[in-house]
Parts: sequence; structure tokens; C-alpha cells
Amino acid sequence: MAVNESLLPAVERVAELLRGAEHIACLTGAGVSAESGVPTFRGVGGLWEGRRPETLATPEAFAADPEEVWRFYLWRRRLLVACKPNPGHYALARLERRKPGLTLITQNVDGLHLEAGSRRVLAVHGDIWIDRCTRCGHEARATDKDLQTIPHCGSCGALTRPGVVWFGEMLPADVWTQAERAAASCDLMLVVGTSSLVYPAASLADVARAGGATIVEINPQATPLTSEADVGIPSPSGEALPAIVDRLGDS
Ligand code: BJW
Ligand code: ZN
Repeated sequence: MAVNESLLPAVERVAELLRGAEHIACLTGAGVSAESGVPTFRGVGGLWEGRRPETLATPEAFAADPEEVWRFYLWRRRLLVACKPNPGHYALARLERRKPGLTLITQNVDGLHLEAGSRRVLAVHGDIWIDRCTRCGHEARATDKDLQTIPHCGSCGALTRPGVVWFGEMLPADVWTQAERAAASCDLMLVVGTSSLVYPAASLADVARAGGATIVEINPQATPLTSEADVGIPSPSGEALPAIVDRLGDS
């Protein structure tokens, strides 16, 4: 779908900002995958509606009831098998080819940016398709062959856990360091499809602003970042991003 006509001046402004920027950081959240059919976390129909995150997405919840937590993640893997990248993911992959100085920082664990062809992707909340051994740390990529059985380690046989970052856990240090560096040194940051509620990821926009970057937010709903952003496009990312990248042209 085309972006609403009233938003075209903002779309043109973002294209102009992109033309003039060398170092670009883009922070994405669950909203960028919503048009692929992947549920977001918060709000109506979100994964946390009717569920308590602390009973599913914390190390304490896993220690108390690993089977319950695994049931949730296996269900989400089954949902993901049917989900494909949408025009927003593809537009970001095109943008990276047009602007090699782009760093894509995603909170998403679904792998859809990579599937769409983005190469430099910093997945700060991990990858739902990784099984990590709770005893020896061995990691293996799950396949979509058996999405009913709780996976055990191929190396030592112990219980695994999904390779995602739960509340109260540190983000992967090397990935986080690169994300902070990209935010601190960018001229322009696009913040797309995130509620900007979860830290430390949400702080990356503050880091970018402190370094003098212009902040663009693409989100149909207002967030705590909205009043701080220099440009806002209140539109679904699967409409706004292709419109922006189309206007960027070859110049
Ligand atoms: C569209 C759209 C369309 C819809 N187009 N847009 C400072 C202050 C307060 C608290 C803390 C703080 N620092 C740390 C904390 C604690 C905590 C935290 O942030 N809590 C807050 C929620 C209060 N953070 C942590 O615990 C983090 N670790 C940490 O800080 O370590 C240091 C430490 C260690 C020990 C002790 C103390 C500190 C870890 C955070 C891990 C988050 N994990 C999850 C689950 C991942 C695994 C899984 O997938 O199950 O990550 S939670 C969940 O939220 C997931 C997401 O990545 C993350 C962000 O959500 P996101 O992407 O923004 O999605 P939504 O649903 O919130 O929003 C979607 C948006 O899309 C909406 O705005 C829509 O409008 C929009 N949208 N359709 C564009 N078509
Ligand atoms: Zn093991």
C-alpha cells in the first residue's frame, strides 16, 4: 500500500536527510515485522496480552518451569515458519546497498532482516532460532523439522534454552558495544516499529541525539520518543520505508 499523501513531505524530508548522511543507524522493533504476521509484544493482540512477561521471559521463569517457557517459544517458532519478510524489511536491505555506512540494530529475534538481504545486522536481543545449552553453552541452529519437542544439547545432552535475551539479562556484550558505537557516531538514526520502552535498547536514540544525530521515528502510534524525534512518520513501516527508499533514487 502507498503511504498516505499527507505524509509525502515528511517522506521527502527523510529521503533528503538520508542523501546527506554518511553514517546511518537504524533501530528496529517488533512493529517492523507486524506486517509479516509476527505478533508484537505490547498492545492489543500483542504477545504480552493476557500473559505476564515475568512468567515467560525471565531466567527465573525458565528455572521454575522450563517446559512452560519452551512451549511458548516453540509456539512462536511454529508461527514464524509461515512468516516472510515484508516490504519494510526489503526496503531496509535496499537502503543498506545504497548507503553502505548503514548499521541495522534490531531488537527482533525473528531473523527476517537477514532473510530480506540485510547484511550488517546487530541482533541485540538474540535469535529465537538458536538453542543454547544450559550446561556447556554449546549453540545450535534449530530447524523447522521438529517444533514440538524441547531441544537438548547435541554435545552433552543437557537441556537447552532459546538464544534470546530475557528481562534481567545482559545483552550480548560484543553486539551491544557495536550498537552503541554505531549510535554514537551516526549522523542520522531511524527508529522504526518499537515502543521505545525496553532498555537499554531504547537508550540508543538518546546516545545518537547526544552525538548530534537527527532522529526519525516511523511508528503509527506515539511512543516516549515521539516528542523527542526531529521527524515523525506515523505510518506502518511496510508503507513508509519503501516510499522513502524509492524517493532516494540513484543520486
Ligand atoms: C508498527 C507497526 C507497523 C505496530 N509499522 N510500527 C531502565 C529503566 C527501566 C527499566 C530498565 C532500565 N534498564 C533496564 C531495565 C530493565 C528491563 C527493561 O527495559 N524493562 C522495561 C520494560 C521497564 N531491561 C532488561 O532487563 C534488559 N537487560 C538489562 O537491562 O540488562 C542489564 C541488567 C541486568 C541485570 C539487572 C539489571 C540490569 C533486557 C531486555 C530484554 C528484552 N527482551 C524481550 C524478549 C526477547 C525474547 C523474546 O522474543 O521473547 O525483547 S522483551 C520484548 O520487548 C522483546 C523486544 O525486543 C522488546 C522491545 O519491544 P518492541 O520491539 O519495542 O515491541 P513492542 O510490542 O513493545 O512495540 C511494537 C511497536 O511497533 C509499537 O510502538 C507499535 O505502535 C509499533 N507498530 N505495527 C511500524 N506496521
Ligand atoms: Zn551441552
